[in-house]
Amino acid sequence: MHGMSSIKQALLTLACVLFAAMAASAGTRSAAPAICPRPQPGDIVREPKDLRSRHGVLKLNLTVRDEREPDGSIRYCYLDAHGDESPTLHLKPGDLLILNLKNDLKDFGVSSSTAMPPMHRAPGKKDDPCTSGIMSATSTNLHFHGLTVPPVCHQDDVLHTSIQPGDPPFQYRFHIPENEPPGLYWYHPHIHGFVEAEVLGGASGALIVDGIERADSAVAGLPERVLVIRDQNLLHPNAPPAKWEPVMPKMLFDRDGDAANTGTGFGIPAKDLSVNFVPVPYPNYPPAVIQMKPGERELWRVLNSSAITYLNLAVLYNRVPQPLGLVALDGVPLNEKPGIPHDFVDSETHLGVPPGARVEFIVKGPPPGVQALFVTRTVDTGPAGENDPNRTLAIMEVSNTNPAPPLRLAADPKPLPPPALPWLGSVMPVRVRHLYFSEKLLDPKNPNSATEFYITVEGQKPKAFDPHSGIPNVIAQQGTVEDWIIENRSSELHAFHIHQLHFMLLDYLGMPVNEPFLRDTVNVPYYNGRSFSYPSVRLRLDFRDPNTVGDFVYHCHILEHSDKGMMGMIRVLPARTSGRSTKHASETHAVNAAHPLCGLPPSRTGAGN
Ligand SMILES: [Cu+2]
Repeated sequence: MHGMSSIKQALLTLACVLFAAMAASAGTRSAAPAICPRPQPGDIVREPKDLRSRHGVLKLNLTVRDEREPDGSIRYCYLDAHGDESPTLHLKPGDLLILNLKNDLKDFGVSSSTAMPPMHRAPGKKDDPCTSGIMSATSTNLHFHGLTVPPVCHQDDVLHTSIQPGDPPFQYRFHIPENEPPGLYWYHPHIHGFVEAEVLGGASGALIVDGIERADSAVAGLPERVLVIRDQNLLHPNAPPAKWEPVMPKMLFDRDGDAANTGTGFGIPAKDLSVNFVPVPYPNYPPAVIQMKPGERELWRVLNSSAITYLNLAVLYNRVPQPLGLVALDGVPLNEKPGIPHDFVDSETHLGVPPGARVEFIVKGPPPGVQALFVTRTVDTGPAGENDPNRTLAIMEVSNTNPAPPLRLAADPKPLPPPALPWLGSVMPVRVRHLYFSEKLLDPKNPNSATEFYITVEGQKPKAFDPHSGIPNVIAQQGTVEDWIIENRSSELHAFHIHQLHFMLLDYLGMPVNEPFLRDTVNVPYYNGRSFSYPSVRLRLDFRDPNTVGDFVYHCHILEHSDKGMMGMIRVLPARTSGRSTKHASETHAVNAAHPLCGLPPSRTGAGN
């Protein structure tokens, strides 16, 4: 009896121990931290961590990692030394950035979007990351979008630089130019054929050239809030639309296999969006939460780091669009042109933002008791475009006890010196080039065959970009400026972007706009199949800065288009020591000085046609 009881006791104890061990192991499993942890729908929007330069230097270690999610899509993240994701890098003009990038990517079988086979490292071979140009799902590098830094290894080269897993940390090291306009820039990988997958998975972060309050005194003393809007694969791709939506025709797909533009503002979106990684998924779009103080003015610095999604941002109080005090586009203050007031603010009620572009604007917090929403309105991307419907991004919740954003701009800034170079709009271009966006079904008889995407210099043969050709499509000369007319011969929007420099938008759809500010990304409207001419933009490109010397790329910033070939290479040769120099010609384009923003403002008020 006694023996039996002790055996029972022993068995019981053993069972308890086993159970505890199993529970502990299950607990460990479920508590295993995600490699790239992300907030949940409806969460509060937190600022990315700010890393600021000290004594003129910002030094950091960044690791790029990836993981497979339950739905099979791949998540990517940049982690700093403390495990914080996608930190915002703050530097002043002249500061030195030292960024050690470690590649910890694992191969989850992501395939290249290009027709070209991926190029892997030969077994056992160590390639030079500066020259290998390896294109594989586990290769990485960095592009610093918008900065005028040289296109050379360890600075901002994306044509040859390729870092592999197992390589020692690769050092990016460059100075922010003294004349870089203060504003919002960003970093992301740029391995041809894999950019869409990595950016869609979250590989992006903000870089701020500090001092915007020195350029525009209207923002002095304001709290600043960085909002990075990314797109991602749908969390609920098979869900029916929300009950409040009108019934849409059956979903169709565009040439990239994304949900096709319904032209209605409703229907399944091509991608979900997130705000500082807080997802706002289809079909109900539960808003993220932005906490503000009632009535407080803030500078919102918004980056569209979506892979393919156009934004059309607005702030609604009780459904009424609010004025947004725009102060900068694509990292450049709107008063970059001499003569524009030092406290210039352009009031807009909605802001079109193509993928890759940035907008910086003043928002006044709502009074208590008002329903305040940050939304993106629909964008008509064209018959061949993907669906970008109306959606709420965030709800603005106000309370006097809400914390202010962690950073505040200087209240009493020293004004920036005026630009050393003449205004771009008053410099005579040395030539005019014509380029065009187009698309081609690889089998014209089969509408379901793959599509190739091109950007072609007029007179050349349309050809998907070959990163290994080494042959430039365009050769330009440092010290000059050029006008480029870019047509869209396809029936969907494209977003023209060029590395290393900013440009001025002279004409939009054939109408002079002579914008008194600069951009690095611009929407090009789609062809409707009926007009006598193709829609176009005319840009003035600035090759005056010596940092533009070298080989670099221009492309559509819809990344599935650039991955599939919509990219070209430019070679900027060093300036001639003698010969032609740029001339001043303020008469070449009458600048709309009295009403600097009264021309058609394509990206601010409408990303579409
Ligand atoms: Cu495109």
